[in-house]
Amino acid sequence: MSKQTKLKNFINGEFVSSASQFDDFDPTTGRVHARVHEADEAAVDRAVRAARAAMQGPWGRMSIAERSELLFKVADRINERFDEFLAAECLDTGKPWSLARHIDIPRGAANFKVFADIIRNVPTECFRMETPDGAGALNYGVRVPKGVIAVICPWNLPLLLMTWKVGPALACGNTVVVKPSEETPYTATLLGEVMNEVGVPPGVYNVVNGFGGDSTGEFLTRHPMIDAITFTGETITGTAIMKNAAVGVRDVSFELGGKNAGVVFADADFEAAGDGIARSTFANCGQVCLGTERVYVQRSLFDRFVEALAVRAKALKPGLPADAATGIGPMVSRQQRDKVLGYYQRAKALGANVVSGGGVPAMPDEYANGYWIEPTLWTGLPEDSPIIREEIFGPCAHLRPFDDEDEVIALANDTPYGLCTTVWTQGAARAHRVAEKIDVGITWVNCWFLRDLRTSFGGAKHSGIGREGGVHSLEFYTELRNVCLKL
Ligand code: NAD
Ligand code: 6OD
Repeated sequence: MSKQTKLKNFINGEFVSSASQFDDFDPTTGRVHARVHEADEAAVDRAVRAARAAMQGPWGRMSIAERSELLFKVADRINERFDEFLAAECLDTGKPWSLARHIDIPRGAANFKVFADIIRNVPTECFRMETPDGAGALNYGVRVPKGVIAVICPWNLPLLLMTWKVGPALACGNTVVVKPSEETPYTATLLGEVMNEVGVPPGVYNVVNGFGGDSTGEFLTRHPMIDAITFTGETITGTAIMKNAAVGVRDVSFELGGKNAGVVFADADFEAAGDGIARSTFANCGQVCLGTERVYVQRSLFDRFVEALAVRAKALKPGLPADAATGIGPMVSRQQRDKVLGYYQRAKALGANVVSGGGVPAMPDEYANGYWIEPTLWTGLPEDSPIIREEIFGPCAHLRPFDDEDEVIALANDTPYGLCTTVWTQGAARAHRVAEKIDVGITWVNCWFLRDLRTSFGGAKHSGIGREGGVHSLEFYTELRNVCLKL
């Protein structure tokens, strides 16, 4: 094992060892590829204090122009070290290079540029008011950083989702303590190196590795010097974090689970809808919060569409990240794979018609212990089935026919979640009507995961609290002060 594969905590600009370590697995083989140094409560405390000190030090005194200049350098350096980030991300997650090359790593860099740009250009509000003496007063808003932000991340898009928080947090002048997922700590470590290389002051970006409840994640979220918590992960974890956030009335930004519906109307471009739904169901081996696990297809199209989607599912070749022919990688962990396989077994037991997949693909001996799983489609289950109610977070979906617009809107909305939907129709008026009525934070029409980073991102109902993206991120990462100046 090389030196590089010892992943340490990054505290106050230094890589710090700890006595307790845990394994980081390669999902393609199930073998350990790195040892991760776990942050105990004392290490978390040091990281939070370093972040606090940096706020009071050079970072806190830096102008917006200087800060954003540094963040542009962070982005440039990620791009210069693109291949290292790519290899690290794919080693941790098992995802195809073709995916990470176009999404994860470029977005990891873009997340710094976009917010460095926004912070330089965002206007401030100003209201002139009348006063009884006729002189008037000026009210104007001033945005100040919130302080030390705890950033708790999931494993599915590790660099992308972490920098989606770290980028705006730093642009706004905060400092951060990041807890990457225990499954995927590699790129957070590399980012520590980048921060040092471009001269971000020590303590501005810190990383503490470890687990969640009663461990590193919880030590961080209940630390009294944390000013706000941003979290992406499961809804149930969000509930636990919120309890800790309540102590000291700390603000939270939550991107949580989903059970997203895909809706295909009879007037859709058939091939485009087939490709779009296949991508939204199977991309990243189904481990995308925005993924489609419930597909509703207008009845006249239903049988043909099910068949077309099954053809696409069966064509996805499981394989290694670096292989250009790979259509689908493994799942991130054995635990996650077993959870999804549990749903595959339940679906069968509940009487689902298994249209494709449903098991584990045969792999060559060297990869037989990897966390492989077949892309899977079902029909025939009732809407109250756990397969349709619960977030599975795997490469699978259930398809059901519908007859009219009102029916499908009711079906799509019949879930506690409300993250996103993807609607396929060539009728512009229908697209507007449906988008207004489906209770989610994001609706894609004739596309999926098409991202403009200036737009709002987040979920309704149990899928989240608050919005990230563009100026919406500033709402969370700054405190807005009003100054009233009597003239
Ligand atoms: P998870 O909730 O299990 O873990 C996320 C992070 O929280 C990890 O770093 C974990 O160690 C930490 N954690 C767990 N318990 C904690 C606690 N009590 N206190 C503090 N930290 C704790 O989620 P996951 O399995 O890593 O990711 C998959 C989930 O994330 C899915 O539900 C998916 O929908 C959701 N997700 C949502 C979005 C979104 O934008 N809405 C994006 C990606 C993933
Ligand atoms: O693209 C993004 O900004 C984003 N937050 C994507 C989330 C994907 C969830 O798995």
